Amino acid sequence: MKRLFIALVMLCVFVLVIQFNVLASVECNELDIIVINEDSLRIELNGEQPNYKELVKVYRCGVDVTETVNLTIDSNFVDTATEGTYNVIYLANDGVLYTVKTIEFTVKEDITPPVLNGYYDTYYFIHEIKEDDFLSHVEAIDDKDGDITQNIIVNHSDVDVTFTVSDSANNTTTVTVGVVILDEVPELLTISNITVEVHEDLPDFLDYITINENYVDDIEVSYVEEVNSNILGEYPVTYKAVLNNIQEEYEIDVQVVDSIPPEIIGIKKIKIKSGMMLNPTKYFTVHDNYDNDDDIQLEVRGYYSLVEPDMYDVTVVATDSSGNKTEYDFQLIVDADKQNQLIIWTTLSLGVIMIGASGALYYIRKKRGN
Ligand SMILES: [Ca+2]
Ligand SMILES: [Ca+2]
Repeated sequence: MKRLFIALVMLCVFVLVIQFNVLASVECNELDIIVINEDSLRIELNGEQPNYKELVKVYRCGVDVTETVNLTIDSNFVDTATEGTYNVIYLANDGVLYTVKTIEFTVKEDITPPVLNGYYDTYYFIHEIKEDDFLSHVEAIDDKDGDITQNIIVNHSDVDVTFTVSDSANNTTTVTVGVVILDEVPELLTISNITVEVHEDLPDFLDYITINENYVDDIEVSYVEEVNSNILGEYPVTYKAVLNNIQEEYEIDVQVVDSIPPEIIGIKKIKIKSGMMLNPTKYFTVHDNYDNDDDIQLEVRGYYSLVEPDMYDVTVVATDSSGNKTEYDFQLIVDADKQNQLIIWTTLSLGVIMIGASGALYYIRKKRGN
């Protein structure tokens, strides 16, 4: 119990010492009056008087005490109808400490600084900085002076660049952005091969690119294509990748292809008389998605004879101009031609009779001659 009591007493002493040290460290004897925004020190000619109290903050040893401090302001001499500079007296008093500050306000016709547009968040360079890039895209517009881009002052290091521009009333705008110097030209895009089926709608060519992952949020890609998807061939597509001040162009060829084989319409059995020609176009109709029917090659494959009567299992093959093939199996029946045989027999018989008759005539003439 006694030990516990001693421990508690020691703890209290420790806490008191800590608090004393903290108080000692924040103890100071200074009030600071700080202007929140330097731009607010400009008052427009013939404009309203500003709320002077809202333009400053009061600090005691780095702690904002604006809400609790007693702040009095003497701005009686500021004449907003006359251009010029005017002193405003600020008095801050927290009951213990007291400070006075004189702040200069300017009444002038133009109090609005110019606006800087078009600068990039980061400027990229290969090996070395190209000064021209900084001003290639940035512009400065002022409410009174108009376009004052030519007045922009560029100040850069290897890691950042600052644009500064002032209007004729000496209102100034300053912007600082990053500079990155790269060792080599970055590959902003990789593009995969593109093949389009003839007669089909063109795809979104942006679906075929991969953006360099280091800049994936910053690169803008556009493309120009001259693809006629109704005619087979190779067509260029030009991609433009823009990374702030860096631009790259890539050209690839899009292939418009026909990969669809022709269609064959026909019958499964074809009968012809022996000795006749087999013309497949007479028995089969073909259609293709791209070629005219006349441009499709038709060929009968497999063993068959047009003079030996038999039944043959064969295949007709249709090939389009892109080499796509379709096969169609059918049975070829080669029939003996009886009419032809009769003609042959008749011809042979007549021939025999003629030869016999000629021989007899020759014999009779010879005999008479004797
Ligand atoms: Ca201005
Ligand atoms: Ca085809």
